[in-house]
Amino acid sequence: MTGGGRRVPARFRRALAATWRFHDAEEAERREPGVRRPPRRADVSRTTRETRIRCAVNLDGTGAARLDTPLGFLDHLLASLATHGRIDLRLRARGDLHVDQHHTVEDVGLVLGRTLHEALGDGRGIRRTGCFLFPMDEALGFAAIDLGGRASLVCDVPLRGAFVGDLQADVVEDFLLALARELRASLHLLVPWARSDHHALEAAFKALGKALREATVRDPRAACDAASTKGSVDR
Ligand SMILES: [Mn+2]
Repeated sequence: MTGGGRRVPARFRRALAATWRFHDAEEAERREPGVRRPPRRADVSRTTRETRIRCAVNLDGTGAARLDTPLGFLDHLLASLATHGRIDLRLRARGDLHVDQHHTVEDVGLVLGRTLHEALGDGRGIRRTGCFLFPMDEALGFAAIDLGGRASLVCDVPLRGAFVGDLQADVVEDFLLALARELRASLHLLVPWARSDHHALEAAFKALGKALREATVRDPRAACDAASTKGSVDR
């Protein structure tokens, strides 16, 4: 019903529904029972002499995050990624911070990448690629991702300080490289301009969450195909 009590003509409603179906992959998923599947989840633990990490994800979640790492700013970045990726993320990390932050932050990236990869399974029917420009005040974050099975990283996020909050600036790239390797993703993360380091990283991680969501969502027009001209993706 519209305001004033007039009925929307059925023909128009049907046309509108078809438009939504065309434009919104998630709406299409709800409408087309052929592509309805159980939520994609995984739970991974990893313990070494340097770190102890447990990570659980639901790719088809709402973005609920429960984070418990010793680094507040890392929690902040992971929460940004989860929220904008609509990924439910539980992650607990402990590590040898008395050495420095490298092992802990790198291994969080590694375990997160491994958990996401496991949740994706064979990856059939996903869009596979995604990209997003995320403006955050004066900072612009750009992320592009291909979940095609080959790992590589281009990271161009210039930071002014040696620390952002309590996080060592130089370990962010180690996190991303470990994530790209374990997720077997080509990942490009760029911040062409920013005034604040906090905004630069947050914009980048929000863009990454959005790009990841786009790449992992199931494509209703490719319910069980691999999105590759080769006919398969080596995941
Ligand atoms: Mn913030």
